[in-house]
Amino acid sequence: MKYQPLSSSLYIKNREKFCYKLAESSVAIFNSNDIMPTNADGTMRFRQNNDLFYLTGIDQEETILLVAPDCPNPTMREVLFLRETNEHIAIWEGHKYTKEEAEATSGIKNIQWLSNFDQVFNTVMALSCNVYLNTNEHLRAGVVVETQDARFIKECKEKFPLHNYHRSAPIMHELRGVKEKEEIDQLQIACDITEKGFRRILSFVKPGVTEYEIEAEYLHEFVRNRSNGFAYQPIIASGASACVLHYIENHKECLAGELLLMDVGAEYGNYNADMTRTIPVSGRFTERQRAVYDAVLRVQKEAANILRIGTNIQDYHKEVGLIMQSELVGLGLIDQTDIKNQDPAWPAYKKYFMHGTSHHLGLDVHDVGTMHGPIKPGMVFTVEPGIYIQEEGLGVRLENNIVIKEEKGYFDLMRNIPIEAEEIEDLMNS
Ligand SMILES: [Mn+2]
Repeated sequence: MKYQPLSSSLYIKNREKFCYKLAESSVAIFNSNDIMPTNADGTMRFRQNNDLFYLTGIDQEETILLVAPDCPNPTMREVLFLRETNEHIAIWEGHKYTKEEAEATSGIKNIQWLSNFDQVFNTVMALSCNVYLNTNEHLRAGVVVETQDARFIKECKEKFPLHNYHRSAPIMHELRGVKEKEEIDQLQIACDITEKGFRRILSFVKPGVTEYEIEAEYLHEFVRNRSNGFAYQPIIASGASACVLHYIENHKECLAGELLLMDVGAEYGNYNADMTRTIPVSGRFTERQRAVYDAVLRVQKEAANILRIGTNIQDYHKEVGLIMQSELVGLGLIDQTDIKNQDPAWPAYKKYFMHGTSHHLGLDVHDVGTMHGPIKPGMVFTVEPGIYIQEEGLGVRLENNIVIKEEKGYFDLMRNIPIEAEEIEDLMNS
């Protein structure tokens, strides 16, 4: 691993929180992700299942976690199963966790090789009434491949049809939505690496550079700072491409006078930063660009201020819509007639600001966590309003990542990343 792993105390605490939510006489199983195929004998980079990672810190394929807090046999209350390593695997694939390393990482005392799984699982099942299994229940998940968790659910239900089955996902969403300090520290590192990338490109961007050269500069800075690379496909969109919300081709030349929208974040230790900045390719905003930029920045700051404890997230999104509406009137993009005649299901401001303002951020970029309940301290959100004017060939989005605090509102994990127009112009011209 390139990153510095977190202390096992976090994972011990996370398992305690999870077990507290289980019914009496329960067993829960979490499987690692598969290594996904590409073509021929190619594979994608391994990405751990985030729930398994959250509960163990183990970053390796073919791993199973079993927890059964009420099991009469105390050695079977927490068992981690790993693929058995040997000399052949060590030479071809490199190092895999030893039992000692897995215990040090996860805090789990009983580490077994995978070949023992069936025997241990059968015993624990015979002593349990309830089974908690895991599925991807992200609100916007579109999973077309069968995951290891999904295969396990089938096998388990076939073999043990008379147990009571339950979903782990709602518990995991509730727990993962509120971050522990160690997780916020890891997110801060991801944001700090992202800052280094942004500062690097501020002196690099000028008319004639291409979007892919800018992408390469970010990647260079991310990887040399122990990131695995981009947290998600980066959007490097000059001119009118900024109005294509998921533009990821990044193949154009940046032209003098255009704005450049960059939605880029670094991954670190499986945690993700999610930043958007918009800068003038020539190093100076035009008057119109600056007016739009400042409008977005005002909305960004006001939105961060009203995202606080107890607020309902749906109400927050509506409130931000009203702030944006008044900015769009100020820019002459919509008027009172548009507002009076608007469809309440698709208000007039949506013509220029058609996406949501905030999402949870953590082990997933669009992290799990409630999108309906009240906001709690320790939740981490993006705040990312934007104005996209197709007819003028320009789009501005500004996005910071904030932690909801107990008392003082919020803590901005991107407080050090330049966002004021003057500062960006100064840095581009220094
Ligand atoms: Mn985002």
